[in-house]
Amino acid sequence: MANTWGYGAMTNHFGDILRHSKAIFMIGANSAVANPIGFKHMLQAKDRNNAKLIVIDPVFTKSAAKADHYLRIRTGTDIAFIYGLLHLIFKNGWQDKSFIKERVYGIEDVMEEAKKWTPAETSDVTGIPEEQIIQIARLMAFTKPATIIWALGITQHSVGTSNTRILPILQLVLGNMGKKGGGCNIIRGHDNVQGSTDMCCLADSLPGYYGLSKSSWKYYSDGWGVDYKWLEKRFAAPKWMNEKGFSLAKWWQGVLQEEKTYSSSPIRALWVQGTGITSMAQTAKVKEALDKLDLLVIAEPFVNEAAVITDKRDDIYILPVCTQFEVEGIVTATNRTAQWRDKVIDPLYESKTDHDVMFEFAKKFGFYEEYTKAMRMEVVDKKLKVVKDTFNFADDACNEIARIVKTIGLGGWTAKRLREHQKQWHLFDPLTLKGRGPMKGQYYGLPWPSWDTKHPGSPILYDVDTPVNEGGMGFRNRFGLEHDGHDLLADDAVTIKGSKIKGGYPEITAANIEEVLKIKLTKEEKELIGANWKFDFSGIIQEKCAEAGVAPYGNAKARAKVWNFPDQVPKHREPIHSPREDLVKKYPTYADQTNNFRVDVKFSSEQNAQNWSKDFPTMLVTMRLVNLSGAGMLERTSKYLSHITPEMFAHINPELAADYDLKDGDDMWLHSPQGTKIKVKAIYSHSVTPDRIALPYNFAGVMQGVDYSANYPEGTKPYTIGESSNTITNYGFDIITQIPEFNAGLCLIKKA
Ligand SMILES: Nc1nc2c(c(=O)[nH]1)N[C@H]1C(S)=C(S)[C@@H](COP(=O)(O)OP(=O)(O)OC[C@H]3O[C@@H](n4cnc5c(=O)[nH]c(N)nc54)[C@H](O)[C@@H]3O)O[C@H]1N2
Ligand SMILES: Nc1nc2c(c(=O)[nH]1)N[C@H]1C(S)=C(S)[C@@H](COP(=O)(O)OP(=O)(O)OC[C@H]3O[C@@H](n4cnc5c(=O)[nH]c(N)nc54)[C@H](O)[C@@H]3O)O[C@H]1N2
Ligand SMILES: [Mo]
Repeated sequence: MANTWGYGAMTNHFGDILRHSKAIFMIGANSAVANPIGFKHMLQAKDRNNAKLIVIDPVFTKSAAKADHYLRIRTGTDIAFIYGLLHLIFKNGWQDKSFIKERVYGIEDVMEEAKKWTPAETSDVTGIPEEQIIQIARLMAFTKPATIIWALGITQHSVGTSNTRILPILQLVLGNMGKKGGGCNIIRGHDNVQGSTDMCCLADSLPGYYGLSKSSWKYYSDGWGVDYKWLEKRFAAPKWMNEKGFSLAKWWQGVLQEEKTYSSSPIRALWVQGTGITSMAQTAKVKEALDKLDLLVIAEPFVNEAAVITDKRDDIYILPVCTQFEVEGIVTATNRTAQWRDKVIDPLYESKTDHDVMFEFAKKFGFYEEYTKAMRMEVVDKKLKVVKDTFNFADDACNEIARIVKTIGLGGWTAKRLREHQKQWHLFDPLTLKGRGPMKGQYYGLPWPSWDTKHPGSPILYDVDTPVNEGGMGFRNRFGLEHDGHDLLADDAVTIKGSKIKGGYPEITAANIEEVLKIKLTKEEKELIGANWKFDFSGIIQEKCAEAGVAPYGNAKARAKVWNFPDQVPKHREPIHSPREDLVKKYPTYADQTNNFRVDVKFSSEQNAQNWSKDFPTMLVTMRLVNLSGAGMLERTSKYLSHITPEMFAHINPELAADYDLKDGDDMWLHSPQGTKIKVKAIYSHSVTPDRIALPYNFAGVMQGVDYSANYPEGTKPYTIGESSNTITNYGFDIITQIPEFNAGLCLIKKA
């Protein structure tokens, strides 16, 4: 369980990279440390395909050590760098012109923006030498297929959303999407973090990315078999149903109320289940908020350090939750595949599974019946019905998901099929995911979309050279049929292999199904059918689409231009606390934002408040350690893992250390623009240049020099505790998702 910081998913999979990629462009990820098994596939691609590994990172990481090309970028300047590549690609006509014409909308605006990113300008902004920019532009243009790998060095920025858009744009321009060995492979974090993303453990959507619109709530009330009015009554007022909640990044504002919030009342109780809290930015604010709560409940297998860093004495409850080894069910891997897991043992001692904890509370609050009803339902004769009195959580929750979540195509994910995949593991090829013998025709784990129970799963997204019923598809038609007079459907030339329908087509609805699929529905079918493919419990739309070899979500153009975002095409904007004061005027951040996730967020007012780089001259990057994970409580309770990094530290270049008279291993204070500080060991390292330091983020238990050892319940203190880097990660949040700015910040070093 975890929060869901990374976003996206892999379009392809690790075996595909190993077999087909000729270039691997890793930007803002350090897979050698964060995903060592995944990284092994990339190393094998180097051996087997002579694939070139390009690593773009502000720090010379362990992944960089294995790279053919390492580009040391200044944090927060990836958009500028990609435009630098695009500039050369367009200038030389290296783009895939037919792919763009047939399958992409809005590239002209990207071309316009790319004009100003000459090698000289790009180099000045990013710190990457001009020769390297030219070399990599050429390499990417002539080495196909190439894949792009990214992770949290891309997303955790005030421009995180634009970052995640510019990379697929590069792949579209190069024609690398929907291809073996190509795509965008966003490597996800925790075990099942893809699953928790798909289930939308988020403040702005129902499961399956359905959003919070009234029609989505109606669909869910039907799917759950509960009255819509009853659901509405769960809220203080009906309007809150359609409003985003507070985000994990800034919930504390809802408690502290230091600034305006957009909520019916302040937050007084906090329920923590599956996040370490000290992994969040602004931990000093988090602590203040914890102190001020009326009630803090933590449901956890370990002692969560949320309970430790607070001075609150009463009304804190730690409920013992069992681990993943004591529960069965499905998890989703980074490549969109589901995996059935058996229970190894029953929950130990008095601990309960996560769902049983929730069920006990639902009983106390009187909504257990409504909460669990969908697990007793099925679609019979194309209609939803309650079919039984009891349920078996693992199977029936899985079937409920398959029945309801159509948006990403989980229709095929029944417990029966996924249990079978686990039993027949030996019948699947680990590199192609293809099944043999009785599993022939299916891909392991049914990578989504798996539209229905006959569908084999889709190992590579947006592949039009494969029939839909064998895992192919076009881009999704999600944003209407036209924009500014331009057709948003795929060009006539893009017929998905084996499809009855030539060229592009819209998403399939009750209103257009007869016309698009050139069929006639019976009167009975018309009565049973849902409004569109996403809202159709009857399954009729999917059935007809399968017969026609059509993807229910349409066959459209990818949009490079997002007309409803603050930046229609991505734009470089300097980090809020920029080390380059001279560039702030030229590439300013956004205007301040009101009411996103119920809070205001500062952008330009913070950027312009002072010349930050004068007082905080050193750049700050956070990183992961191979022996610790997340907030780190889990591994810091292991003697052997703790031993590898017995104390919190920062990597510092000896040149920089000399400026502050710091010997290797000396203590230093790091001060942040928001007035907080942490005390850590200075560890000499040449992985960082003298303008920046790198900190792991996996420690907690000490805050601003105060040791909280006494707050751990007896016998539970981990072997190592230390300052959390997040006490000093700088203020800043992405304008769309509100992910914190963990990576592009500044600090001031003082010898302790
Ligand atoms: N051992 C271990 N493994 C883990 C985890 C762990 O805590 N420990 N956590 C898991 C989780 S939850 C996740 S989400 C994944 C994360 O996986 P990764 O994102 O691969 O892990 P990070 O170490 O955060 O790597 C991010 C890299 O981005 C770089 N970076 C920072 N800012 C920028 C920038 O502006 N531009 C570019 N180009 N690069 C930048 C950093 O220097 C760093 O090397 O790892 C997972 N795996
Ligand atoms: N500075 C900085 N901060 C970061 C990042 C960064 O790169 N830099 N990365 C961010 C990212 S990508 C992430 S994902 C977060 C990760 O941060 P967290 O989400 O805090 O990650 P974990 O420490 O794994 O927290 C999971 C908690 O859940 C508990 N747990 C484990 N299994 C179970 C279970 O089955 N049930 C329940 N109920 N609890 C369980 C663990 O004991 C632990 O306390 O940190 C974010 N913070
Ligand atoms: Mo993560």
